[in-house]
Amino acid sequence: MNFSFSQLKMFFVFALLSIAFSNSQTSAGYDLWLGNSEIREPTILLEYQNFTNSIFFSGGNSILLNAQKELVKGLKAILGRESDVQDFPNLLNTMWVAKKDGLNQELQSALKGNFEQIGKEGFIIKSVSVDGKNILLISANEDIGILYGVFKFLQLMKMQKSLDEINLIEAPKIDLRMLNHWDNLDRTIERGYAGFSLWNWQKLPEYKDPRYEDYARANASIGINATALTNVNANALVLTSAYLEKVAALADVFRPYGIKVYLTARFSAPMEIGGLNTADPLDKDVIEWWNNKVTEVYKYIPDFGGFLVKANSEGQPGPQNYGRTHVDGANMLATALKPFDGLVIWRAFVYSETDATDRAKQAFTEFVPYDGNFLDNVLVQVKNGPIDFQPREPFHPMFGAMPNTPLVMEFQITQEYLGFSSHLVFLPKLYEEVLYAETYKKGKNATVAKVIDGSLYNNKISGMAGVANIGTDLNWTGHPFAQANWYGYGRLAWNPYLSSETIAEEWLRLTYTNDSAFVEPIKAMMTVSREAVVNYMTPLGLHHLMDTGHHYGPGPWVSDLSRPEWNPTYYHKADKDGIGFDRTPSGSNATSQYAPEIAKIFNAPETCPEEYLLWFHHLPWDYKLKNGVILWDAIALKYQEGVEQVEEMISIWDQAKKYITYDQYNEVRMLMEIQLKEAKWWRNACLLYFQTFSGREFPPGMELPAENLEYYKSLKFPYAPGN
Ligand code: GCV
Repeated sequence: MNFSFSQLKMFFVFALLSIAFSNSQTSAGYDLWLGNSEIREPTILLEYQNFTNSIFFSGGNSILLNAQKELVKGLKAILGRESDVQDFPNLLNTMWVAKKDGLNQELQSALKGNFEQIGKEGFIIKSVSVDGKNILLISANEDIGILYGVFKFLQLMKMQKSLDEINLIEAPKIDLRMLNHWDNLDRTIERGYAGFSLWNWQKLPEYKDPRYEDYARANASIGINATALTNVNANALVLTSAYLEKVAALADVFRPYGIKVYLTARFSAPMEIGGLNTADPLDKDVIEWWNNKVTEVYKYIPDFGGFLVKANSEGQPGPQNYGRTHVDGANMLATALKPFDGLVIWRAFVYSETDATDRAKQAFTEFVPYDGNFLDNVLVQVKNGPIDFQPREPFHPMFGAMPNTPLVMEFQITQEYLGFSSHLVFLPKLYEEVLYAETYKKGKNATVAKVIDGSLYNNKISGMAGVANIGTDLNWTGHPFAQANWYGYGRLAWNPYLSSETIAEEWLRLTYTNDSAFVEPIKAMMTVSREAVVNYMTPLGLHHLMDTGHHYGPGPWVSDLSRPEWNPTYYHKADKDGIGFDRTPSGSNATSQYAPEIAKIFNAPETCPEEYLLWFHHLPWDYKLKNGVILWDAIALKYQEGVEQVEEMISIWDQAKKYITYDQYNEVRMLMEIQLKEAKWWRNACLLYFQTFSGREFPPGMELPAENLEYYKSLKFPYAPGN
């Protein structure tokens, strides 16, 4: 074929552009934690090369094909050469990847104990001896275990773990490891800060964006096995056949990665799309409508996971509209789903505008009496704390209080109240704090993690949900470090006993580099980032000081919203005598919802952990903290500390510049400038406002606000995202 000069020139320009684009994609973080593939350590490189010359890979269904594809691609990227993959075992093979039933009898019985431990989704990675020869084995009971095992193996390689150290018998501790997308059908995302929804409803089902598969692959690589596609503030249209066809197309893409699709069910759907004049869960037409609807859903999606429901919460319809209970509503849907093994995940995020009791108490009061009344395919989903995803909350008192009901932990990965996608906040630190919390519900060592994984009360099913921070941004999450929150959520859903430090280290090594000179300081920076945001937004137990609606920036002065508990003044209760919410027996008595051992600690300001002080106590401005500093000064100095922690994070990041590309460095650096500016804004606005009550000077050591209170109050953000 002949090309003219101008054609050649165009071709050249095009080639350059594509290289530039693909480079910018890589540096922009599209690859997530699946990118970095360096092994710099020559002995480890050699070790892996020896063990992966010839691989026996058994099986060919869609999950296993994905596993094989990952392994071949991953090995090539890491080791720089192709491995020979065969579909029959022999002693020339250095590695075997096969399910239990693909192994010879001898190996099956030698590993019997291991296979019994790993259940349906776990895997074994270890060196075994076959006819006197050492073979590296990845095995599992089911296909999905092989896929998880392959991802794990590649991760271990990328982190340069020596093969001698690898002897893994792993299984997830939680059954349902789920993302909740608050995605609307028009592709906006409630509380989304990383672009629009990935789900292109307009072009589905025919057009399947390649990104859907990349999404599924990323989730599978950390063991996420469920996704609720739609906003809990639900739109009934998603249950119409036109949309179910589209949902089915997504489910088809996700299935080979072991991911089941869930939808949010709007309780009033029988009226909105079914033509009925009621949605009463005890009405026979309503029951029949849901039965038919569920049957239809399973025709489209045979392995459909079930419904996630927000009912009688923040204006959403629910069974109480008809004088019925949460149990009536949940069990009606559960009965319809039961023949298909579907689940109902019923949210406990409820509080009423007409109930004057402390909002923090309402979910417990409403749900705990129902313990044991839900059908066995109902799980109740509870937010980590009793208010709403604040930078810090004590654990929700429902954890441990419903022994006969499986409780799903709901964490928020998207940073609604933690600086959106401009602030670097490593959330596994927050998740870990909640999971490690002691409930004292069955004596000591009854942590929230044990409630969630079902081990405390021997629940038959367990679950964790994370409100996704994913959107159409090139790097998926807006802030490059917000990827660590998606990753970390997945890791904790797999094993809620992992430490946040371990997770940070894994993520850094997989995403950036194995160089400890980079990893160690940045890990420390990530670890401190959560405390920093607490300090510069809501220190010492303060909460919900965010501005109205969009929750962007400080608005502690807001007091004119129609519902009392939507106003920040409801939460801080600052007056000339002091500040804080009295939740002890002399106040709302919310502490009584915890086990007596915990309540006792929270009830006395002297024993209450200082990080929860103003969550549980209203204290005078001159109340003396343990270090002798008076409350007003302590609050001011905490805000100051938060700002200084961000400054320190910036200086650590600057020193790490030489280990990464300029683009990687600069993107985070620019975002940190926003974070610092906003941390100062938070400090100045909150302190100037609280000063109007305390009437005291700022303590030495605090940088004085640049503007006056009126200025901060005048700031308006009608287009803040995610609202
Ligand atoms: C999806 C908070 C958020 C709402 C969210 C709600 C919920 O109130 O601000 O956007 O609604 O929680 O979890 O249902």
